[in-house]
Amino acid sequence: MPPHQQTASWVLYESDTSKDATIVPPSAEKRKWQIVWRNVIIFAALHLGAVYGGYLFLMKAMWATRLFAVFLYLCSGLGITAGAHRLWAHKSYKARLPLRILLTVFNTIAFQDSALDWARDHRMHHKYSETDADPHNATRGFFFSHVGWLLVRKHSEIKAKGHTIDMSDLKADPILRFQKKYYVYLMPLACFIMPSYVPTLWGESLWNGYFVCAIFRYVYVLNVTWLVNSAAHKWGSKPYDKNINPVETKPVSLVVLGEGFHNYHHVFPWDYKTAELGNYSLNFTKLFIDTMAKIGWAYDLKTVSTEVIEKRVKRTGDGSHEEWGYEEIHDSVKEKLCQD
Ligand code: ST9
Ligand code: ZN
Ligand code: ZN
Repeated sequence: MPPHQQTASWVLYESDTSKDATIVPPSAEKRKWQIVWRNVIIFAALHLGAVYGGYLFLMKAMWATRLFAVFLYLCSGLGITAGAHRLWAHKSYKARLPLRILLTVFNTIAFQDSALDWARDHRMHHKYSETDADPHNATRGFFFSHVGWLLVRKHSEIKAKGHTIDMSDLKADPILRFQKKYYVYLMPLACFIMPSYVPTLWGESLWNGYFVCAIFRYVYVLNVTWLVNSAAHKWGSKPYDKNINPVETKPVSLVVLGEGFHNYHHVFPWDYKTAELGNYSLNFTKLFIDTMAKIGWAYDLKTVSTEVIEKRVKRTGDGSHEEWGYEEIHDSVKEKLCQD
């Protein structure tokens, strides 16, 4: 690293201590848990099954079965990222009928409850972030924000403030209403039966198909999704706003198809890229939406201007921004030199 950059990081550290203290959301008050034992047992069994499925995936399954599991990971992942998250919860772009149908199918393979319910919880997560009205309030710790919130009854604040979320836009979509109405039939078919059966077409056993392409793939996608609520609210940098918990994390982004740039996403939730720098290797969802836009299935892609981002980085960022963070550091160096 060149010497001027080393000095720069030191100055950043020094100058940070002289700045106003960063405001971090307070930890939540103690609460009484109403554990839902049915969910505890189901999730424990699923995770045990997934460990066995992971073993079969690595050691026993046919190559075609392994590839199919990865294909299902990408499809069901897009059903969450490009569908439930960027299209339905945030409306960061618009989609024509064929794409809405495709994403609903992908979303059902992911089994994270109906897209209507997913989007309702997610809108609460953004509006009431890090409070008890946020379903996976990250101030309650890693475990709660990762999976614990699915093992207990929801906080009364969620139900009390739930009416402030307008869902009329999504309820007006007949495809989403259809998915919710028939979820109890569609979900087992898409998430478990189809993934178990298809590998038998190339000679795989139903047993391997079930544990590899249904159970292991499902639990894997669940856990990487949950990492956005847990790890991406905990460990990483905050180039856009240092006063909130969400962070930028490339390792998470790699496995969640581009959803790990969470500091940016909480500051600019309407950007269809959910990130500033569109590095395709870390943002497969952006590549997918761009491709859909090229064939005319996606349109009105929303993004944020460079000027708006730059202003925000300079006003509330933690100084780690690749471009304007360094400028801030250089200014601090200049200031320090002038004082000396
Ligand atoms: C799953 C979801 O895993 C994961 C979501 C993760 C989100 C991540 C976001 C990160 C950003 C995107 C990154 C994507 C990366 C993807 C990468 C992919 C490669 N507003 O829920 P109930 C009211 S699901 C307003 O039963 P309980 C409402 O009246 C896994 N009102 O509460 C409701 O009735 P209704 C599979 C609300 O009884 C009533 O309360 N699914 C709201 O306390 C009752 O609601 C499961 O395992 C709201 N937000 O039960 C199921 N919420 O619905 C797990 C509730 O009729 N869930 N109300 O209107 C459950 O079993 C239960 O929900 C419970 C709570 C036990 C957790
Ligand atoms: Zn978040
Ligand atoms: Zn979001």
